[in-house]
Amino acid sequence: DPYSGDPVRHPVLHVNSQKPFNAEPPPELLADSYVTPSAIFFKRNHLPVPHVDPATFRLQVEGLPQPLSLSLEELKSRFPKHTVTATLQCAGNRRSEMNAVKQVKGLNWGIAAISNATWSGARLRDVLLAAGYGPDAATWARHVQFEGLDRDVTGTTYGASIPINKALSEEGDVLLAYEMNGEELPADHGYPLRVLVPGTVGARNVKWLGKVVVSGEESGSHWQQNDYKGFSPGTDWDTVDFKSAPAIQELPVQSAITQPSDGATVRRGAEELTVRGYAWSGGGREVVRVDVSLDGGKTWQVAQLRSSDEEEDALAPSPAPGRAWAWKLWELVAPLPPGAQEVEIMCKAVDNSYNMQPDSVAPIWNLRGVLSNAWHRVRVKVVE
Ligand code: MTE
Ligand code: MO
Repeated sequence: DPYSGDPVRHPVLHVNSQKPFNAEPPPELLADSYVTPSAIFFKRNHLPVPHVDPATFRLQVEGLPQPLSLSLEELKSRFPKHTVTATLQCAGNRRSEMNAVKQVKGLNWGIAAISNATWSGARLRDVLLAAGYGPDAATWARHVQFEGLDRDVTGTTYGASIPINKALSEEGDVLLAYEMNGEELPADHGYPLRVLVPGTVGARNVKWLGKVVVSGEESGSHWQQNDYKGFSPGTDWDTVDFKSAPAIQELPVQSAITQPSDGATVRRGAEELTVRGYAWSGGGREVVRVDVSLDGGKTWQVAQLRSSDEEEDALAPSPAPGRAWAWKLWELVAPLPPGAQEVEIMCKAVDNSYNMQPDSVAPIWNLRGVLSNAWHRVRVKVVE
């Protein structure tokens, strides 16, 4: 069993698939902490977790005039350590809502294939400059490809790529990360090294990173070429042409309700209803507002946003423009609509480009069930 060496996982996780291991935290725990504890951070593995010996590990950097082969020690000592708090979201987060409209292919994720952590490592930019990136490379280099050390039975490794501009930008904050939440990376999250691409879909954040290649081409991997792409609701498996659509990089604006859960019962006696959730947008766009409706969308109220675990959230520094990599948690405390026996709660977020979530799933349905970001809805029963 190629999975027999996989690490032990936290029992509270909701498991979508055991081999490979794919799991998400219970939504109510997710919004309990601004920085998600690593043990309950969602886990998305396509292959068995590889065992990497930190003593012999080398990161290969190829495609530039001075190829590098870097040990962990060299990565830590030769390049300044940079720390970023960033949210990772799988392209398939909330896929189950697409499945409810019409069957799609993929893991049936709920609303918690998203988590937020503090990551530290060397800037990819610094490493590429050390490998001789310069005006000459600028004439041909377009993408940075990443190769994982995890492989399938045929020896094929996980791979993906990002545009070179993102990798080189001083404001891009792309890390070769060796720490998560102040500790070395856990096995499930890429020990000893992963690339962390803030604002970019989870799939490009390659774990157990073994090789970085600067290239004129995107990664040729299955996951870059024939997966993680969006299509029209009218495209089916007979007509889909994966070459016709771009690989997902930045993700659209997203939010969901983590409390109360769908089908929960609330007491009218409590009078005030507390609704909580998360909101995030890709590409470093900051969520500036979350609207919440308690009456199926007739009226809306603005939720309170927070970007730390502090009581005095006003003290939390606001992100630099274009570098809002981390989510906001939000809360609305409001009276229950009078007389209602059932309440339909909805939320929708707005980012600083005024991108908003679509109101329903059907118009954004796609055969792979990715980019599922319609207004999130939960129904609760009101009892006296
Ligand atoms: N990197 C490798 N090497 N192998 C993988 O299976 N899965 C990708 C990405 N990087 C994957 C990988 C996908 S699809 C996602 S969503 C994120 O890792 C999940 O990161 P996490 O498990 O740390 O939450
Ligand atoms: Mo993913």
